Amino acid sequence: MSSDKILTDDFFKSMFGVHSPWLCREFPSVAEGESHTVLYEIPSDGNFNETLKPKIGEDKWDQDHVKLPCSAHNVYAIEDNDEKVLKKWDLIKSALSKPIHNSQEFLDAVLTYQSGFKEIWKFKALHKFFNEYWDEAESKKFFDITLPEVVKLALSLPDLIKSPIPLLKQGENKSISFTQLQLASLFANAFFCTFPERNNKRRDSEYKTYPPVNFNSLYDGGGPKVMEKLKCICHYFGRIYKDKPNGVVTFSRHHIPIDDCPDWNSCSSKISKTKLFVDSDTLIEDASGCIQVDFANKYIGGGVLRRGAVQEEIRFVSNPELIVSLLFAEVMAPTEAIMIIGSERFSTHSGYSMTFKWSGDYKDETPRDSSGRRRCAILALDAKRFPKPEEQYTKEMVDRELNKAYTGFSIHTTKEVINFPGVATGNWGCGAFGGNARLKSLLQLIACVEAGRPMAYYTFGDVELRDDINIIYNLLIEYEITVGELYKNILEYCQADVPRTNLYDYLKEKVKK
Ligand code: AR6
Repeated sequence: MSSDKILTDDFFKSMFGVHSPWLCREFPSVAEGESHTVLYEIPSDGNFNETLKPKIGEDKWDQDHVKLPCSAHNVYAIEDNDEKVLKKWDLIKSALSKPIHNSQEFLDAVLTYQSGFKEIWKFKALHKFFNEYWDEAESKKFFDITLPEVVKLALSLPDLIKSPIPLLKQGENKSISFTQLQLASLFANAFFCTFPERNNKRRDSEYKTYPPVNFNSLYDGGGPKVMEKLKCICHYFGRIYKDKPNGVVTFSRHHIPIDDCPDWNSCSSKISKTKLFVDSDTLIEDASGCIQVDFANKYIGGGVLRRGAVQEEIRFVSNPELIVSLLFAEVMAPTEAIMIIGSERFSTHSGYSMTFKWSGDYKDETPRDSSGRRRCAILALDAKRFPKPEEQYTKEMVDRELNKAYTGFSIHTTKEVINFPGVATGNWGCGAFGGNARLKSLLQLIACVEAGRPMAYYTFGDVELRDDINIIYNLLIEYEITVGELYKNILEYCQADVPRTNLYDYLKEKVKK
């Protein structure tokens, strides 16, 4: 199946009986409420071409909100005089307002307001990137033209964000909507490492259950993956200062109490309820119109600000607005997922992991919904890591992965039998996390059936896996197998003393019996 085929309306019509999922129904539009914080004034005329005004609120400096670097509460005492406290933001403004011509001056500026790290931060990777790795002319252009604009963007934070950003904590069902410009300013602040207490994950830090968001670990990293990620980031800045994005992005945290997850044993829906499309060529990010799964870490973003460069990290540097989620998303619990609607893709890439490379600009033509968001939904789902593969074959682990997938796939579902958009996924948990793709594909299929969503599965070039999944799926349909029956058979397989290479052969035998 060629990749352009999946994008056409005719394709969706033939596969799922409807036109492109996004033409079917939108996700709920952005509306301020108890569980949805909107950081801008929603335009009453639906015109998203004008710059959206920030919502005015009261600065909060507490355990429920992001502590912004520009907050009046962000203060420091001058040496030898604890009585006299000064505003950190003034220090940041003065450090960043001086000309910065190279990476050493960048580090010096940062250390002015992050003085506790003077002996620790060296920004080796940043020096290497600008002095050796990147084209000399590009580096010069960056410091001469782009960086002063990034400084402006960072320092405009108090003008762009005027109401508090809630933390999306464990156990909450909450959303936050930002303008893309607000996200760009937050991103620029992370780039300049201005967020208080957000440098490293320290055991005694109040943010120990949040990912660090300042970029210092990236700058002190090393290797070609970090260099290529820096290209993506510089490219993003180069784009947005020239052409300010004016859309909206929503971040939603979804939690289901474990007792509200399905009793998988007794689920009577037939597998045939979910239409399945399997393809080996397409990448998840190209499955427009679907909910695109991010093979996440429980700390969203995983190694994006360190050395990681697999599916999640590549997605986050291609769509840098996703990185801002590290600022407010607490570590995910087993029945939680995070959905991001509306982020824009700015870069393309080639390769993967060690061979990952930024390969150029990406013009995102994804249409917007009625709330001004790109019609792109990315679902962060963290699989369980199995350093010893045998550990995934237990009831506890099968249930954990089923419940996690169901939590994500059931976001914004209605009571309708089939919900659109469908889920675009693939070998979730089967790369860095060591899971088995034949097992994970079936667990995700089961979760899709219960959530009532169609599923597109992308095997990342593995033609044999594509064909095997199609064969087993067709057999499950032919024999009218239910979710409960498939679940029981999978658990039997887990308990059986058989080699772990033949789940599908085992199931074929069982189903036929
Ligand atoms: N489209 C479709 N399939 C893909 C794509 C893509 N764009 N990229 C990779 N695959 P992995 P995990 C396939 O290892 O095992 C990160 O650090 C490919 O077969 O990224 O869930 C996170 O932050 C690949 O082997 O996901 C977590 O810490 C497989 O998907 C951790 O890795 C799994 O991709 C998650 O590891």
